[in-house]
Amino acid sequence: MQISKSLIEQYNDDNLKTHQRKLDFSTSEIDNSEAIIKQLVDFQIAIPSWALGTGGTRFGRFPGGGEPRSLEEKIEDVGLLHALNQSSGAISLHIPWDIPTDANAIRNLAAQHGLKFDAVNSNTFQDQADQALSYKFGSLQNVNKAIRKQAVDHNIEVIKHGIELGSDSLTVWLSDGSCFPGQLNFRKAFQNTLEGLQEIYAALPSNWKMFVEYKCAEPNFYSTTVGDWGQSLLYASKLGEKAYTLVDLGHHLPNANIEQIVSLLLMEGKLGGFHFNDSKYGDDDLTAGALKPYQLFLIFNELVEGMNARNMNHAKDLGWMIDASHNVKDPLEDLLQSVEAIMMAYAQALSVDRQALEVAQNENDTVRCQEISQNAFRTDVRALVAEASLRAGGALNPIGLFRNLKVRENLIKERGFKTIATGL
Ligand code: RM4
Ligand code: MN
Ligand code: MN
Repeated sequence: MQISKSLIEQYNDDNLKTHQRKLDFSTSEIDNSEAIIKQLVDFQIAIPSWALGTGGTRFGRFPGGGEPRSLEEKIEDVGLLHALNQSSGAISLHIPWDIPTDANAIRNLAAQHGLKFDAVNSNTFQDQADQALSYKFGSLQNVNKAIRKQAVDHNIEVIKHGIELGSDSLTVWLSDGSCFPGQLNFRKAFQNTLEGLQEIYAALPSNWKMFVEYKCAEPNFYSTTVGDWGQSLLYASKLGEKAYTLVDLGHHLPNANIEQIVSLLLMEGKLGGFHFNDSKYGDDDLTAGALKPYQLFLIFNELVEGMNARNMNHAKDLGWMIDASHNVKDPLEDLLQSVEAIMMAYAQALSVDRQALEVAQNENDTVRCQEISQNAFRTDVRALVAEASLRAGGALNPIGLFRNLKVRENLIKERGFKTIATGL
């Protein structure tokens, strides 16, 4: 299914009056609205190829129909999202869930939809049918050298796929760790992992980045070999300037102050990118901003402040990716909601009166500090996000149009009801 420009225009025309009213209010409240809208137009968030089908849990999976059956159809789905919001102009591939057998054809198809390839992801947390050795007891940390080599080779293979597609980063998430005390020599596990990462790092093209993603627990429940930002930063620092820490919002122990982590990683020049999602208990992978929109805002607040301090390009210098998927929503609607929540948090952070905040901080005026931050969070920026979409050629309300056009029903007609996408 393709969504034509004229359908989008028609929908926007029908809703323009109401939008204009809301926009007038927002721009009267926010001084730098025009600059914010321009920055929103430039901001793109990559869609994970593994989140286009229903997520499921270890207890079950309830597919909703019309799921993409191939990488081509996944690209088509991301193309639909991008046509609707003009903010999802990239796809992040997980290999071997999505192997681009004909890289040229895949590249062309993506280009037709206006999509780029964001970070490629390796997978050494599952055994594949044709795989010689098992990752049951870890991959890069494994006590068995041959298993470590297999994991290194896989990552190098992923880099090769990425090069063919025009990607310029590799995300390494390892499930390595241990489930029981005494199972693992922590130091040796770290050393083995570091050595493996070094070999992978050596295979990176000069313009590439390597993102070392951490996660506090799951599937290992006693220790994780890249368990927190400290460990990730240790690896990234030892590896070199092309290695960075990747922050996945759902990968922290409860109540961790993620915004502070982000601020310090940025200060050190070691923040590489993000996996956005939301969670209540652990790596719940829920829609970004669904539970803790204020936290998302506070994170963006540090991002904007820290990126400005380092003269960074907001849109290009960090990897912005979603990593969310679950059991109950239409995956495409869910992704549209995540993108919108991220754009809103970014817009709110851009609207913070930084000068006033600095003055209040220097005067230890805690009340004023809170007023300034919460004022930005509480001001409705939805019309600014809608205006950015409109100006870029997207829909004023992407989910509204998705439903109007009966996109899911059309996909079910095209692909059938019993289709299953590879991924989580
Ligand atoms: C992990 C982690 C990785 C993702 C896998 C599927 O928890 O978030 O980024 O690739 O899940
Ligand atoms: Mn992740
Ligand atoms: Mn995760």
